Amino acid sequence: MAKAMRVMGENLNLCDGVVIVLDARCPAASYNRGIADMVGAKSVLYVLNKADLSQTEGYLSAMKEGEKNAVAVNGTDPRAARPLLQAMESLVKDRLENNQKKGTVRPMRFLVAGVPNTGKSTLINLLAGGKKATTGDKAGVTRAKQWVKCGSFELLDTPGTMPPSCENQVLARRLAYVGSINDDILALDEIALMLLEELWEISPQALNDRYGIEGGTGLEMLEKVCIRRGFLLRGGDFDYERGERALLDDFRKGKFGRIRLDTLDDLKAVGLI
Ligand SMILES: Nc1nc2c(ncn2[C@@H]2O[C@H](COP(=O)(O)OP(=O)(O)OP(=O)(O)O)[C@@H](O)[C@H]2O)c(=O)[nH]1
Ligand SMILES: [Mg+2]
Repeated sequence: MAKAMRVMGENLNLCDGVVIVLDARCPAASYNRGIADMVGAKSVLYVLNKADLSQTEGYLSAMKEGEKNAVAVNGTDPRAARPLLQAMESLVKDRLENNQKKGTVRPMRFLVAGVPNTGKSTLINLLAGGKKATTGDKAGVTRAKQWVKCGSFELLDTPGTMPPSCENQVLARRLAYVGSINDDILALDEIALMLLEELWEISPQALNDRYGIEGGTGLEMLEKVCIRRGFLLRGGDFDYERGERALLDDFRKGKFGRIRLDTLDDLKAVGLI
């Protein structure tokens, strides 16, 4: 992680703009202030990716009000390429014009950064029009930096970097829900129970529809998941672990509809708005 930050620092000077990719379900939780600090005065475009799994209007309008360049996209949809390219072009418009005046012709370079699994490589492939960067549904797929040519742009794909400290436990847990923290190092049971409790607050109907959940403690809700899915052990005990994995899997695939985990206060607390 420290190495990933160092590589970014070293390459920042080569870049005309920075694209910070956030998870549209939890932009605050997936915002690494360490990157923002490092970026300094460079122009930044915030991309709320995975917008198909969230409701981004409130986030976007608050960010734009705060004079942040922000765009929401579904990186897996080819139609996202155009708005994304337009936002990137307008980010480096002045530089492009200056270069043109001076008669220098060179591609605009962008550093693409963000916490693991937010879709950085997916967005780069979208713009490059082909599979140039490796992608995957878990944290830590991109291992080393890689320059990718995308039309008149050059994009630097970087490995995901975690916020330097996860002092905010609520936000840290949300990163786990969305798969930005490697599942191998997670306390799966705690994460699943907390996710059930949060989802019950945000969208009880979705939990009711999918698992017949009608409230209760996190554990009671998890037992409903196990019953609905038939995850029972010999002797009638619940197979909690399978229930936990199924729940996380369902959530990550958007089976509960569009979920906004972060509140605008969360965005304010991390300085995004
Ligand atoms: N539903 C949905 N899934 C997406 C979107 N963008 C990317 N994904 C999926 O999210 C997963 C992670 O995408 P990657 O592009 O590998 O993410 P990354 O930020 O490069 O991840 P690291 O290299 O691990 O830091 C993949 O399974 C993608 O298919 C999106 O807009 N919507
Ligand atoms: Mg990647």
